[in-house]
Amino acid sequence: MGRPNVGKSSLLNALVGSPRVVVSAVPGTTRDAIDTPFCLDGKEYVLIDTAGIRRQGRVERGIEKAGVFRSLRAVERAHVVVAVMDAGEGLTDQDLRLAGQAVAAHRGLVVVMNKWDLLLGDPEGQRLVKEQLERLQGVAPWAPVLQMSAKTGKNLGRLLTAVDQVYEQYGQRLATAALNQALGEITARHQPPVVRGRRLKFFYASQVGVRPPTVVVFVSDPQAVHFSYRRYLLNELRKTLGLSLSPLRLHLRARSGRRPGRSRT
Ligand SMILES: Nc1nc2c(ncn2[C@@H]2O[C@H](COP(=O)(O)OP(=O)(O)OP(=O)(O)O)[C@@H](O)[C@H]2O)c(=O)[nH]1
Ligand SMILES: [Mg+2]
Repeated sequence: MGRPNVGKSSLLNALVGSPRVVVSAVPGTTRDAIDTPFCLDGKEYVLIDTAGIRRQGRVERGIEKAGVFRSLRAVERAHVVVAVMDAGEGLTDQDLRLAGQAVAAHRGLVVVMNKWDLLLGDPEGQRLVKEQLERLQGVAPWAPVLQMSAKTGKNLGRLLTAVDQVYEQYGQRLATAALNQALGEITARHQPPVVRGRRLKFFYASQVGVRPPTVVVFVSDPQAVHFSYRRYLLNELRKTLGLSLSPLRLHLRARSGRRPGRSRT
């Protein structure tokens, strides 16, 4: 997915090695999401080329709007979204917004800064774009970022490798013991703040889904878990459990502690 004219169709053609989809210098060339089955090293993929998505206020009704709708549907159908950007233009707010949509849809994400060839011999331009890319840390710190050129083939071979790695973690099943050990260590290392005179208690965690890995944590008072503590917990769990390249979904559920008067068991 990406803005119009960033080179999504060019990348697909370069990957497949033949001109399957239409490429042109005119933005808005691709009008529909097109599925292309593709096999590499015995692994099967379906690559979905999508229509470029402009800033919301600029999208015209009719064909363009329908294309945008199908692009967003394609994001929901995908396991891994490749967010394509244009190094000649740098990272834009719309690029960040689109990456955010893949995150909101709980998809795996690989970021491609395409047209890197335009920055050859321009170290200042390269430095600037790399600096801009740091803004992605706030949106999807787990997404690998590749500098690429559909035109010269630079790093093209690394794209599906990155997709494979993301996909593997995206479908990861976590061992319950390791999950709970991680939860114990993380909440001990940095304790949640005391709320209304009571310290939050984290009881146990259990994985309830994959793609992405989804974990329920039972806690004494889910409402009292501050946003920043939740983010701390998420980031640390990802790091500890080998999910450096995948989002993790976290649900906090209430579980009351022992009732007063009951003996300790
Ligand atoms: N210099 C350079 N140009 C590129 C690269 N990749 C694509 N282009 C050019 O960028 C223009 C747009 O390419 P497309 O592949 O049609 O872009 P798209 O993202 O599919 O565009 P829409 O379908 O309109 O959303 C074409 O003129 C391509 O030749 C690249 O890596 N380097
Ligand atoms: Mg296209």
